[in-house]
Amino acid sequence: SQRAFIFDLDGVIVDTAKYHYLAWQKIANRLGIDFTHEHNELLKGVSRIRSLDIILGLGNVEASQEDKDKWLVEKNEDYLNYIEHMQADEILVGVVPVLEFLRQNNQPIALGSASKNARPILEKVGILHFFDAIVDGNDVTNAKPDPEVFLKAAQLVGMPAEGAVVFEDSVAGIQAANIAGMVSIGIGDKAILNEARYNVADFTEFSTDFLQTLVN
Ligand code: B16
Ligand code: MG
Repeated sequence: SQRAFIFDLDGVIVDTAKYHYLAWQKIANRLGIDFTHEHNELLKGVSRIRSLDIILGLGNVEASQEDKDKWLVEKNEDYLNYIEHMQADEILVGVVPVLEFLRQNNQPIALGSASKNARPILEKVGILHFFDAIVDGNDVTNAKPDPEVFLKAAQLVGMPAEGAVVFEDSVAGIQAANIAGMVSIGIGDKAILNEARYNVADFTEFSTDFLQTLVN
């Protein structure tokens, strides 16, 4: 049978967190805010606007809407320069074989990401063609853990939310999937993603038997 298979982007398909970090760091540095690698963890799965507010909060910096808008544009321009050079070798290990398996088994595949840059990233790394639907930061009003992004993704591929499979690396994303009645699969640290229905460290951990049970 068929069900929707929904992939998060950053931390699941590619590691763009490092580029977000470099771009945010420039803004933070300029404002005299200490923004460390640990702080960057707080931004995973979080929207661009919310990310800026978190960074400003770290430095107790208050800013006008005008300044914030300017920094958001600057951050994104910088980020776009980094992702410009992305290639297929930046796809995380094991992802492409799973996409191929799902394709061969006629399963609908969708993206469910908070990023407004999802489409160009999939294009750069050469896997846009696997996706039947893309729901990203341009299409949703409510951020994860609200299930909107995943509900829209299932709807776009014409599948029920119930039983859809979601691959996620963030706690909020796992919660969103669970609220939607979907099968949540945590990619990464099991201790952090302990609300997920299943956990793997990365996509190489999926056995063919497990994948087969999902598409039967
Ligand atoms: P953009 P995901 C998220 O992607 C990132 O994890 C998060 O750090 C970023 O702020 C957000 O996208 C927005 O990205 O500035 O490109 O719109 O994990 O939901 O795929
Ligand atoms: Mg993510």
